[in-house]
Amino acid sequence: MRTGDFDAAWLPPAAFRAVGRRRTLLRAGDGPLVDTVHGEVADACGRFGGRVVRDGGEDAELVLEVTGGPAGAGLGDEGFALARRGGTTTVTASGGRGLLYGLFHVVRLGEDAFRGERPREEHRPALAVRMLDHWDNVAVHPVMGQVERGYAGGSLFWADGRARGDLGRVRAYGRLLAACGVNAVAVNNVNVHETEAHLLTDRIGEVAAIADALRPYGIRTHLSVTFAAPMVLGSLPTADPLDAAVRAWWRGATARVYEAIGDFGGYVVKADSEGRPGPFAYGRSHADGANALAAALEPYGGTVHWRTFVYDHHQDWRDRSTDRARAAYDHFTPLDGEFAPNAVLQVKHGPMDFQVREPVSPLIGAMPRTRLAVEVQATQEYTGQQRHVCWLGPMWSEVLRFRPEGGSGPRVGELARGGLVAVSNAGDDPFWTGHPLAQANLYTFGRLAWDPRADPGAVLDEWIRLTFTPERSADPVRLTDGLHAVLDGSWATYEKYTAPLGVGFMVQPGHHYGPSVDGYEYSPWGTYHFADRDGVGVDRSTATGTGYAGQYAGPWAEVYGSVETCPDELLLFFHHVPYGHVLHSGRTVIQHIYDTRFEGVAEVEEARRVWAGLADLVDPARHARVAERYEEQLRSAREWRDQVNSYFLRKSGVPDARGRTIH
Ligand code: GCV
Repeated sequence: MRTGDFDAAWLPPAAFRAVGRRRTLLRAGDGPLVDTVHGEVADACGRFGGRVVRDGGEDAELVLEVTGGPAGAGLGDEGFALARRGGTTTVTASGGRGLLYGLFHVVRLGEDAFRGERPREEHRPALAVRMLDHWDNVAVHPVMGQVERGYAGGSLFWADGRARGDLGRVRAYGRLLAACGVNAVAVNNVNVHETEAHLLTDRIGEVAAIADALRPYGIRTHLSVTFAAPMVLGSLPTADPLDAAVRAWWRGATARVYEAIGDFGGYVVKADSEGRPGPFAYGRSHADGANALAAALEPYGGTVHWRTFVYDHHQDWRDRSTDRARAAYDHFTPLDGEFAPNAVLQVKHGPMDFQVREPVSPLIGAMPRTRLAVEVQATQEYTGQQRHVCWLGPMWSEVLRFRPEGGSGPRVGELARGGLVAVSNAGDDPFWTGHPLAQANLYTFGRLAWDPRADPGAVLDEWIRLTFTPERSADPVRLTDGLHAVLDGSWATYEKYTAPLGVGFMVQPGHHYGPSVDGYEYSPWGTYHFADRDGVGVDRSTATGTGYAGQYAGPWAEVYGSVETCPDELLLFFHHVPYGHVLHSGRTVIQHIYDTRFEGVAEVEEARRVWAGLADLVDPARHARVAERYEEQLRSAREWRDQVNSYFLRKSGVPDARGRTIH
C-alpha cells in the first residue's frame, strides 16, 4: 500500500477504517497535538464516511477527551484510559500527547474497539524516553556514505548538504513513529564530522526546521555533538570539561539552541570511543565530561545521552589480557553516583557491538546510582544489512526481560530508567527500511520501548494486521500465517548460518557484510574466536580467562563462568573448548557448527518458497522487492555456510558425521 512517493508502512488508510466510519466527538481544547488528533480523525472520516465534531456530539460512538479532572489524574502526559459503555468508546488523557497515543491504540484495535462493553483500562509507557538515533551525515561521507551503517538509501533529514527543503516526509516519519510509541529522535551521526558539528551553532536553524516537522507527533529532537565543539566551533584552545571558559561556551551554545528549539531534547555524545575526542585527553573522567554538558542543559530540562561504547581499538591480538568485552564496565562502574541527574549513560545491550548473539552487558544493573539507557540496533549492521530478513523482536525482548541480579530481581526493562534507544533503520528509500520486512523491526522497537514486557509475537501480529490489513485480503489466513512463518524465526535462522555459539563477528572488515572468519581476528579492534587446531572460543572465565564473566552479578558470574552451566548459545563467547566438546544439546561443537549452517540455509530456502507463495496476496512492488532480497539472502547464506564449514573442517580436521559436502 503506497501513499505518494513512499510506502504507508503500518499506517495504510485501511487501518483507519474502524475510526473513520464513526461519529467522533473531540473534547480536548486546543493545542498542536490536539490539532494532529483532529486532523487524523477528520482524514479518516473523509475517507470512510464518519464525522468528527468538537462540540455537541450527543450521539458520538467515539469520544476523545482531555480532562484535567480525576479521570485524567495519574495518567501522566503520555498515558491514556480507554473504556466502552452504552455504545460509546471513550479515550481519556490529560493532554494532547496521551490523546494521540490513545487514538493510535484505537486504530490498532480496529473494530474491536467498538464492540461490547469495556471496563476502563489505563495505558502508560513504561519508559519515558523511547528514542531513535540516526547515524545520518549531512554531507556524504567518503567512506561511510550519507548514513553510517544505513541500508535504506539516503537520509530522511538531510539532502544536498543541508536540511531538506520539503520536510513532508519527515512529518510522515514522525507520524509512523508516534503510532508505535517513539517520542525522541537524534537527527545526526554520533560520529560528528566537521560539517555536522556546525548544526549545534550556526546551522541550528536547520535542526529547528526538522524539530518543527516532528513536534506535531509528540517527538522531541536531539542532536549529536562533538566533545571538541568548544575548540572546533568556539576557537578555544581546549575542550577540558573543568575549564571555566569551556563550561561558559557550552552554556552559551546551549542557550542559543533553546532559543531556536524550546522543547529541544538534549545532546548525544560519543566520546573517547573509536577515535572521537573526549575527556581522557585532559586527564578527566567521563563523569566530568558528561556533567559539563549536563550543567549547560539543566536549566532547560535537557538531557545528555553519554554513550559507554568506550574500548581500546588499538589492541594487539597476542595480548590475551585485553578484552574488549570488559571495557565499558571497567571504565564506567567506578563512576557510579558521580553523574548529574540529567546525564544518562547510554549502554549498548551487549558488551561488544550488536552481534547476532551476545550476553546482556554486565554494566546494566551495575550502576544503581546512575540513569542508564539501553541501546539496541534496528539498523542491521551485523544482522544482514536489510538484505536478509532478520526480525529482532525476540532478541530485544530477551534482553529487556533479562534479570541482571537473577531470581526475582529487576529486569533490564525496569533498569533502563534513562530509556530505550535504537539506531534507526530508516532512510529515504520508498519502503523506508530498504527491505520492506525490516519495517517490522522499527515498529517492534517502538512497541517494546512502550512496554518492555510485551510479547514480541503479539507485536508482530499487530504489525502484520496494520501493514497488510489481512481482513481485506482474499485469503487472510494464508497471508497472516505466511508472514509469520517468514519473520518469526528469522533471527534464529540468521544465527544458524553466521557466526556460531556466541562467537560473533566473522564478517568482512569495514563494511561488515558477508563472511570472513578471520576478518577481524588479527586486527587492532579486538579478537573474537581464537580458533586453532584443537579448539575455538574466548576464555572469559575468572579462573583461567580474562575475568569478564566475573563482572556479572547474582548467579550469572557462576553460570557463565563454568563450561558446564554456560548456555550453549553463548558457549564460545565465554569459553575456549575443544571441537569435540559436547553441548547440552548432545551435539559436539564441531557437529553443531556443520549442522546448523546446513539448517540455516534450508530455512532460508523454505522462507523464500513461502514468500513466493504470497505473490497473489501482497502488493506487487512490495512482493517483488522482498523476492529480490531473498535471492541475495540465499546466496549469502550459502556463502556463509560454505566459508564457516570449510574453515572449521580445515582447522579441526574433523569430518562431518553426516558426510555432506563441505566446500
Ligand atoms: C557510529 C560500530 C559501528 C560504527 C559505529 C559504532 C558506534 O563500531 O561499526 O559504525 O559508529 O559502532 O556505535 O559508535
